[in-house]
Amino acid sequence: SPTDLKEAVNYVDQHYAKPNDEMFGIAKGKNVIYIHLESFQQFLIDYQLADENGTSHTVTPFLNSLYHDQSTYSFDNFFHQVKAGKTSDAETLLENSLFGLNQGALFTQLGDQNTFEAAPSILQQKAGYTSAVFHGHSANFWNRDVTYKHFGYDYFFDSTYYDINEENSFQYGMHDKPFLNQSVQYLEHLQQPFYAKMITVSNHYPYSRFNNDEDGFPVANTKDETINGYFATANYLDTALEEFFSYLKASGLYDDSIFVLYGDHYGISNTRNKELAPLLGTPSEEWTDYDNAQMQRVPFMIHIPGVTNGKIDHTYGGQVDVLPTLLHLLGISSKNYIQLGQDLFSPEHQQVVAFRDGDFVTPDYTFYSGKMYDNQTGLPIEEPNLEQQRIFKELNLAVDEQLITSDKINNGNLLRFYQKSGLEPVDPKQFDYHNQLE
Ligand code: GP9
Ligand code: MN
Repeated sequence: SPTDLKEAVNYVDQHYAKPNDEMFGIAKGKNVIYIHLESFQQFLIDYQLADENGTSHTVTPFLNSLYHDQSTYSFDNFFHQVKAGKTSDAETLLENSLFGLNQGALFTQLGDQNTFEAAPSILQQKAGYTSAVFHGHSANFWNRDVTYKHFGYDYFFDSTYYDINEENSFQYGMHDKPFLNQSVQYLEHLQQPFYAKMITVSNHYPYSRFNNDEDGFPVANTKDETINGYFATANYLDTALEEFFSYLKASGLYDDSIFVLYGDHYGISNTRNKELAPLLGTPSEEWTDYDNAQMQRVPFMIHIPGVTNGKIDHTYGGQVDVLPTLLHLLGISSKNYIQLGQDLFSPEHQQVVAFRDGDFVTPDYTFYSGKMYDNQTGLPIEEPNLEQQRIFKELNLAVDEQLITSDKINNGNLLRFYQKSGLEPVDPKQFDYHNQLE
């Protein structure tokens, strides 16, 4: 009801984090190219896998070079915040600065009916952007074809736009090299400035070998085939991205664009982490839930050609923070939108990262699976002192409030009552994603 909306508006007003003056508008008018790194965890960055002879192999040389580049703002304390909706939850978070649902996926449950004020609609109406998603898979997976229309996406290049066959695809779609290669022709023809999202898939469970491309890259030597293949498929994604960047440089698009790279969620589940532990330098028997929580870090990098003061930023944040961060870089105020995250560059950014089930991480503490840990020792705090009790209570409240507000907005479809943004509601019927050439 409109009363619930008032509470949400109050929450947003109280948590608004003003832009950082030095960052506001630095990418104004640039194309935005999102690169979705499927199942990609932060530990892969700068990781070296030893083969059976003990020789080290860098898993993601290209992503590492971007990560350390003077034109990239990289984050090393950035966490995914998805639950059962996996990829689609990450999309919900990044496009709306709202969480996915606590059960199931927002895309499949509410994607066809809710009013959204998503990035494509904001950017179109406030800055004249064209928007497009690229993904070499069936349009209806995760109900994307329906939900994207409600988000205001102008175009959705699904598998029907690609030369896709048994050799160059698997159960989750087309492999990243042909996918990115064939995407460039469409990208080049989009009206600029554009907001585009490339959704990769090769680095998806079960991380099996699929062609000769990564033959040279070793598999890990654990008892778990899923872990063993993960490094080689990540390496394949890395090479695919390097190629993609060279196409964009050759086409001239590179200089007029900014690149936002993000991992959508973990690739190796907690049940497998003890097996993975020795590869990360921890004996299996010493691995704890504290470590599981730290493994929820995923990459987040903003690469802006021409910038020279890039760095590795240690701010704690999550996927919900991405949209206000991006809007401010593009010189668009986020003040009048119902967004639950905070600009990562803002001096007012609060470093409390909520996981979708109510667990959370801050620079000092980790709350995971019912236990509070001290980040300095990685040990559980069995008997918190009074000050810690106060802090934990406060953190719990903050996290619950953010999640409950998100659920109220989504489940109550509250944005349909919201006027203050001045946005025209999206008319999903105006979009037709069918490939006319088919
Ligand atoms: C499929 C791909 C995978 O189209 O986006 O989604 P996930 O299984 O990771 O949610
Ligand atoms: Mn995914």
